[in-house]
Amino acid sequence: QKSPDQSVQKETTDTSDNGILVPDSKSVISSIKYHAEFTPSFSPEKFELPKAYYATAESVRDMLITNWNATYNFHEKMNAKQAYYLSMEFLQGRALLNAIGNLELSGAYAEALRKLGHDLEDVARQEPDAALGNGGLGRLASCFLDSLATLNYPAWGYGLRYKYGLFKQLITKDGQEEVAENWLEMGNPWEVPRNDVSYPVKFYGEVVKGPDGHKTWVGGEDIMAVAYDVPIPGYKTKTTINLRLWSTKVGPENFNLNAFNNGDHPKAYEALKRAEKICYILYPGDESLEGKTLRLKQQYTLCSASLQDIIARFERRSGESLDWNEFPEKVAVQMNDTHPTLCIPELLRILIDIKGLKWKEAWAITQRTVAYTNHTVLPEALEKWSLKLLQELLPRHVEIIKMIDNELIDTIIAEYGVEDLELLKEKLKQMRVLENIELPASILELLVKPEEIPTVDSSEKKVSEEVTETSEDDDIKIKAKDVVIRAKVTFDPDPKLPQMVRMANLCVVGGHAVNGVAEIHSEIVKNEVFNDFYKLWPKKFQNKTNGVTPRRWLSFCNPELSKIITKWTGTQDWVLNTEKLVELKKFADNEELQSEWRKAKRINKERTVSFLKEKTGYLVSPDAMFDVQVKRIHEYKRQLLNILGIVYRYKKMKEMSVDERKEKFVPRVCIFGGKAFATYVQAKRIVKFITDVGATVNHDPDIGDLLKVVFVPDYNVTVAEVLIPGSDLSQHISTAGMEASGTSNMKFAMNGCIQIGTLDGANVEIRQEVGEENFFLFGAEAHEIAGLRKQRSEGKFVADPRFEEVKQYVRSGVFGTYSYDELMGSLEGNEGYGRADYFLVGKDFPAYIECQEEVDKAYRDEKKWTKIFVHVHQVKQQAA
Ligand code: B1N
Repeated sequence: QKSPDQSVQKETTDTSDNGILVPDSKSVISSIKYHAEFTPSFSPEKFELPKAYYATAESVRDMLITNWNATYNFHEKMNAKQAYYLSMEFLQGRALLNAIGNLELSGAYAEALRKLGHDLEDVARQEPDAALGNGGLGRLASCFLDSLATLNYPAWGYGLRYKYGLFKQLITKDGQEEVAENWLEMGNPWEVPRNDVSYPVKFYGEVVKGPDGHKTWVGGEDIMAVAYDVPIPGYKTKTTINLRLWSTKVGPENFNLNAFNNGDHPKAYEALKRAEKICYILYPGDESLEGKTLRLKQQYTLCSASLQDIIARFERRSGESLDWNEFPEKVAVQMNDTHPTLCIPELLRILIDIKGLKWKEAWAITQRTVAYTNHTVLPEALEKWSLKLLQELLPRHVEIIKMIDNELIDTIIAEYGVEDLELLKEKLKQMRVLENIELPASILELLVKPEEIPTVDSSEKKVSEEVTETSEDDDIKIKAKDVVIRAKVTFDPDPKLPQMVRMANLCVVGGHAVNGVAEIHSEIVKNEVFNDFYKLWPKKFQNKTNGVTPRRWLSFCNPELSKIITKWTGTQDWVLNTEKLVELKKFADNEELQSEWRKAKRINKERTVSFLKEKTGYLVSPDAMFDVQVKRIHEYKRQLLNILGIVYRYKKMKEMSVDERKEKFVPRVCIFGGKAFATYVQAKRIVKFITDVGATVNHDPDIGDLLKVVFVPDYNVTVAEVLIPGSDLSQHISTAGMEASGTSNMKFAMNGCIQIGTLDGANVEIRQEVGEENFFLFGAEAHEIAGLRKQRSEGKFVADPRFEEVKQYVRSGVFGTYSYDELMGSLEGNEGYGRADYFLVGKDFPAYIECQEEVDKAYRDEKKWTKIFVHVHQVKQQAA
């Protein structure tokens, strides 16, 4: 939804046709040469690839900075509402080809480098992959930035500048090993340090109350957050927005020179290290919460520094006419999942304690400013923080969170009344921000009519004349009805259980909008996970199906296919508007298009062949079907279902004669990629299992090219850019209801890859868009899952004999000496042993292998397969 301001901005900043200075290869050469000489990172005598990369990147950066400044000045002048996307993760990948692609300078740079003795692609390969994220959530943030810039929105991203990004994954004979990834080692040409933009961030300390009741947070530990700006260019526009990443340090006064002079070096460096450590590493947790104090410090650093910066900008732009009620008209803060939840109490703290606003006003402003995107419904991934830890680290924020909780309690009481105290207690228990914590004193005593005094939970009945009750801190009011009697509603915390703060509840209460990331997911958010809140505020809940940028994920990573699309649709418009891809459908049966399409796919597959050879040593045939599953390794994503399907196929092949085998099966290269969270034992076993199957199958002379299993190490954005265009089939086979959206499903579809999948996440919408007949669907549906799990726990599930057969085969030791008891055992039993196939691999197994047989049949019919390709690829892009 564009604001009316957009048209104005478009006219003034989207100067692609006339305003952008388009340098020719000559001026590019001189700029590269200039940087090779004067930006000193390498010795002067040589101009080898690494140096060529840095000099090239720096020359591109000059242009980005020019556009960045122009965009910034324009937004400053217009003072339009600005969107801020706060995210603990940005999975940027490489920037060079993307930047020159967006600036439409690929030709000029290729030519310039050729004249300087280098190939642009080789130069681009020197760039480390910026992996400041784990997976889909982080990549989504980066795709959004590309789209916001392209659409000329006044928008910024805020994140942290981790010194070490996501770990590098090595695949050894023991499975996955993790190594730290020092992506900044050679310096980062894409960032601009802003030494003049820094803010203090406080931890620990205490809250003091002045005589006028005013609260101040004092003492504790102070660090500084310093801004590093990464310019984000839009496509075919001058608009270059900003990704501001915070790094942490302390001022020189914190260096303990006395300790140093006395030889106590650890003490001398203590404060420095403590501050720097905050931005050392990205927590490699995907869907699981890890790390305690450090992770919380990271989250608070992001929220505090970003909000101070946003507020300073608002104040500056408002000038004389500053009016805090205008804040939500000028600022939108979007929280990427609950990781930046502390924005809510931090904004309140700044508004109340520093700017002097009253609670009520500050609360209304906060709610109108922030919004929350939910990315997962897995209960273990819904973030909670220990109240004790929060209390220690952020004492003032805990007071504010308690006030928000009070406010919510008030709303819940107003909604449910006090007639049914059991119901009320249940709702309070489930919906409150604070978990397992006694109700505040002001609310313990509810005001009820005499005839409504409950017998079970009431005590201390006494008549009261009061009509309102004011909390100690501020003006939170409990509205009494008529004449009243107090009934004490007690809620006993369980001393054995920890007291927690539920971040998702805080987000739902503190923001004006909550969205899920695909239609089915948003329904689950409304009807299951946050149903109580949905009933309270139905209008808050929305769907925003994820999207991906068609620049990086089609135009730049698949030039072969892009040429064909432009030729057959007659324009390049699809790069800005993917709905134009629908046009191709008309030509799905056209022989000429089909043949061009197959040629393009072949070129991309050959690129994959060389890539696999380089990364794994395996040489595979491009004639085989490339069947790909690349994503984080997680039980709910069911890589186990895929590999067991492969094992079953292998077993059947072994039982057949050569002719039978060739008749029945299409040659396949099954490609896996993805990282397992370092302490997620079961996920790591799955990696080990896949590589073991590969080691056996790939060297089996009976099988030859009929089946290969390859695990690509260190899956990241750059690897995805090679594998996606070069694949025939992609797998999105999560247990229905568990994958919030998925975004690689969209990238595969855009690159004309056929999908096999369940009715989960964005698969549902992709299938509608490409046509049911072009999507290989199998498996239980989301609404059946709970019943199926129950059936299983009651011992009523009877596994298909083929599933028993495949597990037996694995256990027989065909794939080596590693014990697969734990892995196979997790798929068995009712409740007692393992996890009783919680992800329903056994239930979906027969449907899956039958569906894969259908895929084989379709692949044999070249024309039909290409036709499906053409259809598939018209996937609509919603958000991006
Ligand atoms: O977010 C993506 C979705 O497309 C995926 O379906 C979803 O799994 C992914 C804690 C997460 N959900 N939750 C996370 C990441 C890091 C972390 O520390 C949770 N990632 C997703 C984009 O919407």
